[in-house]
This record gives sequence, C-alpha cells and structure tokens, in this order.
Amino acid sequence: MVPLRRIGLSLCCLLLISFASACAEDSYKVVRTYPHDPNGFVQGLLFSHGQLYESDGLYGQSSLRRDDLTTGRVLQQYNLPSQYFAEGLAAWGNELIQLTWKAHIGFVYDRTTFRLLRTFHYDYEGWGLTQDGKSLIESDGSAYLRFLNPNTFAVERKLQVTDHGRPVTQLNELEYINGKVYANVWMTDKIAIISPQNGHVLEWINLAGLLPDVERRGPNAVLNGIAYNPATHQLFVTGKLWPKIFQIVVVPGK
Ligand code: DDQ
Repeated sequence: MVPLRRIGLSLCCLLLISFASACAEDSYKVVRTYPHDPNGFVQGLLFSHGQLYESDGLYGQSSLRRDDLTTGRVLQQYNLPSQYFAEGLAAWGNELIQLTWKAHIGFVYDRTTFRLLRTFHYDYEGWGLTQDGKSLIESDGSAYLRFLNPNTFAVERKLQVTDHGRPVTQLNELEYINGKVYANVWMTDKIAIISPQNGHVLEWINLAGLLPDVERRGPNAVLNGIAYNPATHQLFVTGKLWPKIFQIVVVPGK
C-alpha cells in the first residue's frame, strides 16, 4: 500500500509544476512605434517581399491594403463589395489570399496589382490565415487550426490547440514564425505561441498595456495583427482601429 503522505506529496508536486508552467508568460519591449490608419479594422497583417500588407474588416469598409510602415500611409487599396467582412490574409507565391468572416468565400489576388484572380469556397467561418511554406493555416474562432492545400484549398489536417490539456478557443489572426504558429486570442491582449506538430501552446505573450485603453476606440478595438519580416527578423503587432503599429521584441518569462 502506498502511504497517504506520499500520494499527497506527489499531488502537491504535480500541482506546483503545472502552476509554475501555466504561469510562465512572456512580456515585451517596444522597439519602435509607427503610425497606422486608425480606421483600419485590422484582421490580417503580413510582410511579403519587403512590403507590408493588411486586410481590414467590417461590412462596407473591408479592404486589402499595402501600407507604408514609416508614415502609416496606405499606398494601395482594393475595396471589397459591402456584403463581405474581410478577415485573415496570407501570401502565397505572387498571390495574396484573403478570407471573409461568414460569407464562406476566399479571394485570391495578384500581389502587385491587387487584381482579383479567383475565389474559393469553404464551409466554416474565416478568421485568421497564415502559411508555413507547405500549407495555408486557418483559424475559425474555435480551438482548431486547419491546414489547407494552398492550390486546391482542401483541408489536409485539423489540429486542436490546447494549453495544458485545455482547448484554447477564439484563435484569431495568425502568423507563422520560425516553425511556430503565433495566434491572437480574440478579445484578449494575449498571443499564443503554438506547436504546429501537436497543437500545444508553448508560450504566451502578454501584451497588456501596449495600447492603453484610453487610446482604444471601444470594446472591438482589440489586439489583432501580427507580422514578421523574415529578412530583418522584426516582429510587428497592432490591433483593430489602432492608431499605431508596434515593433516589439518578446521578453521571455521566468
Ligand atoms: N472576428 O474577427 C472575431 C471574426 C469578428 C469580429 C467582429 C466584430 C464585429 C464588430 C462590429 C463593430 C461595429 C463597429
């Protein structure tokens, strides 16, 4: 028979270990602040070929944009018909792929001209989009990521995202950075860093205080938008209707 005290001790250790790991949270340091159009309801942000691209949502205001990072000026813009609420954005070759929230339709554009080349259909909601060089990776507000064939848009794999066994829902804007998937969790100041192999949240970045509440235009003006420039190793974050884009470095938690 195992003595009760031993069981108690082991349980305590387990609790301590899981508590300690659940609490390990990264913070951030702002490297530089750039202006951003405060009317841009950011749903997707990315660097491709040295250019900064953005997808903005809201019905009647959705667009695809190319921004000048330094001045915040919009250099190029395509406005979507008013029945579409644009969502996640990914670059694939010379194309840009943009999701819509509930219309079950995705748009494929020529990256340089923004000419609409084709559309595709999907059965679920469109939230975040990124790619890992092999597949498109899509979120739909649930705890699942879908890996899609970038040519046929067929779902190849579905991966549940969990933090210590608990499903993490509301996964929104996505960015694939150095072998991991970064995901904004909707309505929070947190970004989950996810293993694309097993769906485990490896780390959390807590971006609380990045844009103070007084500078946020209402409850929908949440953190959303992660862009990584692989050429310069710079990481940028912004939010919906945020007047700024922040270049940050992640400060590892203890
Ligand atoms: N989603 O990005 C989480 C998928 C959808 C966000 C929808 C927010 C609706 C806001 C309506 C605000 C009107 C000013």
